[in-house]
Amino acid sequence: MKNEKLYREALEVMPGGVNSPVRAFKAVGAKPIFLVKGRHSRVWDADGNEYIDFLASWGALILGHAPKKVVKAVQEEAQKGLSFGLTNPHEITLARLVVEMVPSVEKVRFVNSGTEATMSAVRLARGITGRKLVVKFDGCYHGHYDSLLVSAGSGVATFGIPGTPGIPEEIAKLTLVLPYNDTQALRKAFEEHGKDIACVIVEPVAGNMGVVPPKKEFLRAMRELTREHGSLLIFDEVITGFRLSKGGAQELFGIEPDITCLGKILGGGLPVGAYGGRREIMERVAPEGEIYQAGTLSGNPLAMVSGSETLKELRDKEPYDELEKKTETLAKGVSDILSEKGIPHTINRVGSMMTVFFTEGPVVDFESAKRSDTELFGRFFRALLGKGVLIPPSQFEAWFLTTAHEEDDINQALERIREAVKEL
Ligand code: KE4
Repeated sequence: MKNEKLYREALEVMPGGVNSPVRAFKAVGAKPIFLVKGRHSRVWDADGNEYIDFLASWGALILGHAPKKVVKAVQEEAQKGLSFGLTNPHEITLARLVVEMVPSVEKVRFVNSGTEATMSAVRLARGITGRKLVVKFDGCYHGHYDSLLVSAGSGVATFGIPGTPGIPEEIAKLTLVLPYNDTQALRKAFEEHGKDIACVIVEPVAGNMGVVPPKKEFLRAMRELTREHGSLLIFDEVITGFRLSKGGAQELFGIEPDITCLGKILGGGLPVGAYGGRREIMERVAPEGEIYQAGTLSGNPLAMVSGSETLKELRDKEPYDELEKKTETLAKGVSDILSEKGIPHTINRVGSMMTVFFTEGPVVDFESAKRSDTELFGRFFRALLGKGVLIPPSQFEAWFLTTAHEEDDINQALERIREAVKEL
């Protein structure tokens, strides 16, 4: 088995044999597979096994694998050079597309990952307000930046504790961690600490505890409270940006944050992150302003071209209704299959991102998400993999549809899932 040989070799030279922990498949009790090719809605592993793919590179590939126009544009650009270290015209092209598509963004800074985007956004908020406290929500993930890799403290104290060794508690305790969708807790935090809160950062639709939609009043209260107390509101739209609509969650819900973080789809599969907002905020970023942030490969021409081709397609075609319909078909099909087997589950779906939770539900925050039977999820994941369906290797992640998933891909996936569930 090539996958096994590759894994042994990988373990020799990389921690856990991977470059991101979730790829080690520990959460699903399986040995990782190595992917070597992707086309449209399909991927192939090193042993030549084909899978219908609902991971889509964690949501980045909204146009499916290797879309012709994007690949062609990247190949042509590569002939001219791979990186320059000075500004390239394609950076303007992608920046203009972001400004045109994302309602609250007038100026944008490109970085190389979602983590860099949220890290820079928090520094910008702290620099502008001169305050130290950051508010985040339990179950939301914003990358591995110290101030955001913080877990909820004990029930009462909402001050964070380090989410991993290596983060000083002095840093962790500057982050307040509140329950998602708990507007009362948010009000209380502002009553007690409002004047010291630099920013609130939130996934406007949570994807990292599995998909959890916001309650209507939750985001509205957040917008009002931050404005009232002079704190900045940061929407982490690394997943939802260009996914839920061409303007992301902020367009869908009609709420404008002060800073927006982007990633994934923004690069069309190549490494790009970004943070942006209205002029008066972004003009505080060096070299125009005094708040420093930099990056050797930021604005890399290949990534800019890949992102531009991807966003142009989304701006011009707006495939969101069709993506939503196909995802609803998939969700309903999976639910019917699990119900026939009497397996307790609940499916949360927003647009073309969804999660099958193995719990009765409803799943409205991290506490309720954690009631899922993760052992059963592991068996479900392995059974699907064995039948040629790839979903994210964790109960607490989102499945993604792409414009490359045709009706018959969905029907074929449902047949394979039905076969797999028989084995559960
Ligand atoms: P990256 O640094 O991994 O590009 O982005 C961090 C990030 C920030 N904000 C949100 C809402 C995110 O979802 C992420 C990264 N997402 C995870 C999976 N949901 C990436 C997968 C991985 O860690 O390998």
